[in-house]
Amino acid sequence: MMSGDERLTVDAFIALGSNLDDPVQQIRRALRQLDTLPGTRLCQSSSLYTNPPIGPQDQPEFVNAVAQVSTSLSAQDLLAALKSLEKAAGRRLTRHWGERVLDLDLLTYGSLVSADPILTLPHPGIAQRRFVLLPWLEIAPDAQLPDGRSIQSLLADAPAHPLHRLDARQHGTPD
Ligand code: PH2
Ligand code: MG
Ligand code: MG
Repeated sequence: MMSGDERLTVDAFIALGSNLDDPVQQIRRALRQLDTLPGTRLCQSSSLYTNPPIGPQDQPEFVNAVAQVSTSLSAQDLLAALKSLEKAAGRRLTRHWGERVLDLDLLTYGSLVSADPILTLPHPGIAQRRFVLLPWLEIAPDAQLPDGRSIQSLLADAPAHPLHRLDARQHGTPD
């Protein structure tokens, strides 16, 4: 028999990014908030990495990280929860590839594949972004996309992009 609050959970990976309004604090707060979403536990988070902007160059450098959560939310509900955290952080609309207070991108949701333009899974930009692949590899060396490509092999083939690690990797709080 299943005990009271046991539900099916899915592992999801989330990319975090910020380059406005104290980016390090934005990312640290967002990591804490992921653990407070309904039915969701923060399992692991990578180091924080400063790196130059991709896109317009007249914007501050970014801080990026990747987190692993275990969640009983659906992919749609998790996406909606991420959008509401972005909004609560004061995210404003800016130009394409432009600056932002907080960007939370759902990279993978279990092995779900979705061509829905609102929620494309896996996230279509993964292979080009060293600022996603390197932190992801740090917390999940064996991670693979649903098509079987490993994060490690994608990183080996990704365009060069300098990343500077800011602080040590943190694990989720012990139960
Ligand atoms: N996000 C963007 C645009 N450019 N560059 C880096 N280095 N990191 C980002 O997260 C990033 C970016 C828009 O989401
Ligand atoms: Mg993004
Ligand atoms: Mg986004």
